[in-house]
Amino acid sequence: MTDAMLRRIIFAILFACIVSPAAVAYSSGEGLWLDHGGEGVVEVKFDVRKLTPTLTEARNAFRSRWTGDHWRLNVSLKGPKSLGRDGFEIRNRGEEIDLVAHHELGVLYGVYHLLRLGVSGQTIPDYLREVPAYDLRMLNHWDNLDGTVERGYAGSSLWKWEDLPDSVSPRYEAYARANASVGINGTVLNNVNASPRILSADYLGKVKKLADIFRPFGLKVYLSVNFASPMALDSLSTADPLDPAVQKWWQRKAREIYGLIPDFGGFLVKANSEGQPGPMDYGRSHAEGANMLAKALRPYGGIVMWRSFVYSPIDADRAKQAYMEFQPLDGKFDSNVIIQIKNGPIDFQPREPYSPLFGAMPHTQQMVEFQVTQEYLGHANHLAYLAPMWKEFFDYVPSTSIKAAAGVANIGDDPNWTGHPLAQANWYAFGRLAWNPQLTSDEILSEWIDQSLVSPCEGTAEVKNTLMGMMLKSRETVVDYMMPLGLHHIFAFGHHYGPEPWCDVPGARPDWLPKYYHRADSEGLGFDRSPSGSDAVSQYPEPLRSQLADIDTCPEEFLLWFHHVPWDHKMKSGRTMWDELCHAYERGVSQAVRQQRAWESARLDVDSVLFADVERRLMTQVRDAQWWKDACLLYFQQYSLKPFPADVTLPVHTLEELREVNLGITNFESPSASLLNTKR
Ligand code: GCV
Repeated sequence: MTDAMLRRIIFAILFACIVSPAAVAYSSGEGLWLDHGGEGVVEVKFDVRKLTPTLTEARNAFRSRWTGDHWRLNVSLKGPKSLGRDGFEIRNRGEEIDLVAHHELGVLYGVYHLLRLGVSGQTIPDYLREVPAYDLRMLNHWDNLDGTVERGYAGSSLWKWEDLPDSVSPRYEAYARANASVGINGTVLNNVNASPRILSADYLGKVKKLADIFRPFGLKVYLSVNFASPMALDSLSTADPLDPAVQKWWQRKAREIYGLIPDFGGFLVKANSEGQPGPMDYGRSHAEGANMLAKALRPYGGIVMWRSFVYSPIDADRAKQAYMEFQPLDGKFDSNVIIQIKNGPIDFQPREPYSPLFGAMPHTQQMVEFQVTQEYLGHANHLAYLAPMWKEFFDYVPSTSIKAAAGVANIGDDPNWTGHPLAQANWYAFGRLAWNPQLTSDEILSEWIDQSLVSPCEGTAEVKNTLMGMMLKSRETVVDYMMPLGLHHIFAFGHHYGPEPWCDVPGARPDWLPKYYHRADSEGLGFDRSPSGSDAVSQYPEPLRSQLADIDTCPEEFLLWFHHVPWDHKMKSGRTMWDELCHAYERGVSQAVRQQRAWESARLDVDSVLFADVERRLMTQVRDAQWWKDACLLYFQQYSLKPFPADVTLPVHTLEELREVNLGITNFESPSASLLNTKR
């Protein structure tokens, strides 16, 4: 018997044990999707003289986690240039696997790809090749320097600024590893509502420490910057981008940053939006502002991601404003500027059509910004698996037409990282889709469940299928009980958690108030963006423009986004719009209840702490879904003056009761636990 045969037999015995039921017990979420270990008998052979930190990480990850039935991995860096920095090739040679890359990062990504296949028991194909769709796959943290996280629902910021750089949390490395394992290679550490202090020498020292920890994992650090930083930090009298003293200030700052962090990624900028300073304060354009920063970063290879999330006063329809302010600037941005555009034209609603700015600036680089944190999808209390939402974006916007993808992180210092344990799937899915937008929501979810929730052993297939069904439908469920048929932004003011379609806040911007969006009256419901209304449809290319413009051809999921629809309008189902609306809310509540049953079926297969945590959150979700349904239907009924259809259950609350409280943010860690209703 040869050595190889002997190894194989030993391995087969070990492997049989590993895949036996309950052999892999996942934790309650601390370990994310990397909670599984292998048997450690595999060899990793490199064709290099010296192992770099990245290659060492790749070797250790493979050795400690490989669960497949090959006993050796041969790693080569002699792969073709066409693999780029991140790509890799894998060849299955029976007992051994060859992993070939052109760069060490390709090796790291290749190892994590193999580990994914191994854990879910998938066959390693004879040959596979992976090159990511985008060079930049970024997380955006909206973390403030005081440790709070804007729209964060998973505890405080992961970054312990007070302790850095002297004391370093082990979670920094775990965070970088998790990102590398799904291909995320950039992180913007701080909120786009940026404190100028992040660019002070003190903070840059802390940022350097994080960058050093992240480097072996291929995770580059970027910062959000405040456009008025030269004034705030060094008392310049202006931040005018055409002022030579301002330009010099940024050039000096760039030199200082790159002196500390040679591979620093660049800046993210929110300018002239929601009170943030910007070039328009000096009569300059976005392009003039962005290019000034881009010139300071260019000598070092840095980039500027300039956000298009603006509220231009040039049109009364908020959905048109970003396009109107940015489209005329096409071709005016430097080559190291990318315009970062939210997926939809308004603001991360449960369902939005894509932003028409995509594709409308052919001479400008563009990237998409998704929101992983659930600002508008029930925070960390509601289950909403978001891959289907992001896939919807790619159904309209060809993935090849953009340069990069960013996701607003849902990560905090909670032990399970994301608050809702199942929201880890959204961090995972964002990374996987930014690597390959062609992957399906099912494929990604299947991988995630195998690696973090239910170990793929004999007997767990049925429960996995139930959980898949529950999670795949979950985003549509939220849409149904919050804002079906294209309704949008009818959230309670400020915290964006519960419903408040009646909301009036004296002095508030009209376009922050629900009535601006739903426009309910005795005639009907919805925002007329057809040519007879705001004509926002004209920003979309043909033939989509005509399709959206016509009430009879507009997809029903966007009907109330683009049209003010009569209550009696006949829907495809044959029902009136009012009846259809009632049915959608009803469906949302029923599905939220069904989620509880589906979860119950997993009681014995998932970690008990995690089980109880999700169970409580699903209970809150049902309560909230009912609240949403009652609030919206009772409120709109005042305008429709129509009865509820016979097969829709009647509201359990009264409108007075619902108006009396503002369904607020539920904090699971607080003793008052399940519901906190705050009086206005
Ligand atoms: C970071 C929305 C959110 C804000 C956020 C803003 C943005 O308005 O409610 O919290 O600010 O978007 O994306 O800049």
